[in-house]
Amino acid sequence: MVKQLINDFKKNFKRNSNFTQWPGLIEAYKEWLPISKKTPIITLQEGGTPLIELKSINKIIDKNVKVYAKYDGLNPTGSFKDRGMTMAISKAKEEGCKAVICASTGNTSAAATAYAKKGGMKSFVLIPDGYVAQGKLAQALVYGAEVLAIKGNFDKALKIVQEMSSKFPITLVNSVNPYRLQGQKTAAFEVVDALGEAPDWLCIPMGNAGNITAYWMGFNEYYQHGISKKLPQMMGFQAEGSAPLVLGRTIDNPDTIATAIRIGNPVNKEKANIVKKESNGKFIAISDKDIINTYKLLGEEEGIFCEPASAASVAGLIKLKEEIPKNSTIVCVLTGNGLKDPDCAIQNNEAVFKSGIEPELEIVAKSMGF
Ligand code: AN7
Repeated sequence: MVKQLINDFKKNFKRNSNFTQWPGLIEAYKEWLPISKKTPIITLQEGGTPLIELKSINKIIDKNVKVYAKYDGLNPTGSFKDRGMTMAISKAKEEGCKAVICASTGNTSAAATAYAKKGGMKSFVLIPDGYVAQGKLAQALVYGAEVLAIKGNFDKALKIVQEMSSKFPITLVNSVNPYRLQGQKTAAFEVVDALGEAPDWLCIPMGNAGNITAYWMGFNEYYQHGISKKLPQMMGFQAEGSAPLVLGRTIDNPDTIATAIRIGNPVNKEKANIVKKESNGKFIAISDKDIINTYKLLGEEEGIFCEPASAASVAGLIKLKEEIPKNSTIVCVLTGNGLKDPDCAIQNNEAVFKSGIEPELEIVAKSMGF
């Protein structure tokens, strides 16, 4: 039975399939990546994440659409950043680098540090003081980062690390590092491998707009090799208080509950605008209220706990409901795991929580309404 399943899997999947356990995305897609025999592969077996149909969202849209979540919060450090880091850190190691640096709203710092430490390198991270979700900070600390919390936002931190890496022997692993996007493009390959074709729409949250750029690269490479017959329209979503790509200008003081995408001056803005144009896509701003409502809906209806920034992709799709073509296939990228931001979860839910209950059957039963 299992053998049969593995054989079917090997037959149906275009990626390198001489493996029975998911080997990590570099091994799975090595023909598509800029690595050589001498690249030391630093991996936590990232990638290979599930594509999950969101039946409650199909119902809300009600146009015979199939909506899927690409649940990248299931990566080893809980976000899509692992895809980029396995590549960036492997190449840094190949080049003899001893330390890496990044600015981060949280997820990049967790992923960079996990992979850097696995590769025997130091990891320095600059974060906006007070604006990184607790789970992400906990990860950076446990993986052994040197954390510098600065009195300023992500954009300021990025400027500093860019300068640091040009002056000192330290490799920058933010998404200006081209290997990051190479690793991240594999998510598009996985989507096409799983569906057998590219989706009609790809819905994705945007911060620095590295991920939307990487997906577009991946979809294009498969398309150019004839593996898919079409290209998706790329739908990028930002939080209303932090929407430089929607408004077409830098935001000096970005603000949103979705701290992952609290970015006012995206480094990949030119690339993102090209993606929008080439794919005939759209960039839309979503209110924090809509983000949180969708965050709760995904938890309560789908059993999927994602972080607020990730919920923006599904909230954005719902906002564009009237424009969705009938019978289409849509993929929403859920970029990060809900466990990253426990404070947001505890403050935003409709659950019943009664505390201080005496440990007696009758009292418990009564509290439950029996
Ligand atoms: C969950 O960790 O920028 O548009 O420093 O953590 O590629 O920037 C995080 C970004 C979406 C936006 N969803 O991706 C960082 C950081 C989650 C994220 C984004 C981020 P890009």
